[in-house]
Amino acid sequence: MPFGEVVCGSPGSGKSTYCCGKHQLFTALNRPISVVNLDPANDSITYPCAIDISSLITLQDVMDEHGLGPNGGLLYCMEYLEANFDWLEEQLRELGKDAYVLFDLPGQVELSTNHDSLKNIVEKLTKSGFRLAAVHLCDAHYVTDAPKYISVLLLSLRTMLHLELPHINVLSKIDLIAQYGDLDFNLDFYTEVQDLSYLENALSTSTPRFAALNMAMISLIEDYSLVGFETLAVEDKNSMLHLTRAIDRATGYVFVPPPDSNAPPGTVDTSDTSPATRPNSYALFSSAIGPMRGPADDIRDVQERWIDAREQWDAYEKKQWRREGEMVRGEAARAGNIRERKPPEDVEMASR
Ligand SMILES: Nc1nc2c(ncn2[C@@H]2O[C@H](COP(=O)(O)OP(=O)(O)OP(=O)(O)O)[C@@H](O)[C@H]2O)c(=O)[nH]1
Ligand SMILES: [Mg+2]
Repeated sequence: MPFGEVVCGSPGSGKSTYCCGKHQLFTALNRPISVVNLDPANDSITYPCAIDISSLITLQDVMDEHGLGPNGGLLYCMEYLEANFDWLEEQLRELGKDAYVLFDLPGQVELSTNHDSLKNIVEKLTKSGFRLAAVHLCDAHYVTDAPKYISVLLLSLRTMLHLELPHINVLSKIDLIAQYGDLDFNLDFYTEVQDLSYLENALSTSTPRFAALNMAMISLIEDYSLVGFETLAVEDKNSMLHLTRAIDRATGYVFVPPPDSNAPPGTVDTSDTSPATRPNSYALFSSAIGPMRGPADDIRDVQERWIDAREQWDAYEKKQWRREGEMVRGEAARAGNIRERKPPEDVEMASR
């Protein structure tokens, strides 16, 4: 059964960079991954692209042929893709039934909030057997300002209600958040969306005329109790792994590594038992529903890494990387020495 992520979000929120980072991470982990570019305006793709909408239709052609602007042209492209869904389906079938597919979408938010084509495409993919999750990226700088935070909450809620998929909202570029000044609350206030009434002061100072309307929108968001956020710094491995676990839980995906790879930490060594009685090291359901563990499993860790003690962590990580680099160079040098010794042995063997 193929699995996948519909990667959506506002322009510049980091969708393509996330797809590229995830491709690198999964390749290193030996996990299957294919990235599908569904943005017909994306002409500088940085990841190996398994399927590219540009081979079906390009934004420039649509604009030239139909006299449309970039936004109208893009909506036309999505409607064209919907009408030619068999083209996409055929290419996806070639990726195999065990494929894990990221769909990199354009940044026009109407695609995931009120336009029908993406929703219809998603429905067709689900009917064809895909287990999908929506990964909705929102630039973390929106949380630095109360009215912007309300708008991002509403956008996230609207996207959830429109796409009707298992849904993960993500505050992207969390590594940059300290640059925008001090937050009014700890990060968990913004990610857990528990009691938004604390925003009342900030909202009535910044937009006094609309304080009542803002409070009404806040209570709407709280009534649904659906919106929450994960965080992402795409170059941070722990952050990527944490988000991956959250998405795997949403889709029910369990990665079973190849038999020759190392067992997960904490696994009981059962290699001396017969294969028939050996328990499965990667217990499917317990790994999918078990607690999320890891160096960034708590939002307080993220706050410490990127806000409270950012400089100390940067310095610590730099030291770790230097040490790793030295180890790799040391190993390469040792391997080089062994290779250098080989020729005389070969000569000796030949002369014997
Ligand atoms: N610091 C930082 N920069 C990021 C991160 N993710 C993305 N960026 C930067 O954000 C900018 C926009 O990223 P893209 O991946 O092109 O964003 P997008 O959502 O695909 O943009 P559109 O396709 O135009 O909607 C680029 O300069 C990225 O390098 C992140 O986690 N941290
Ligand atoms: Mg993009």
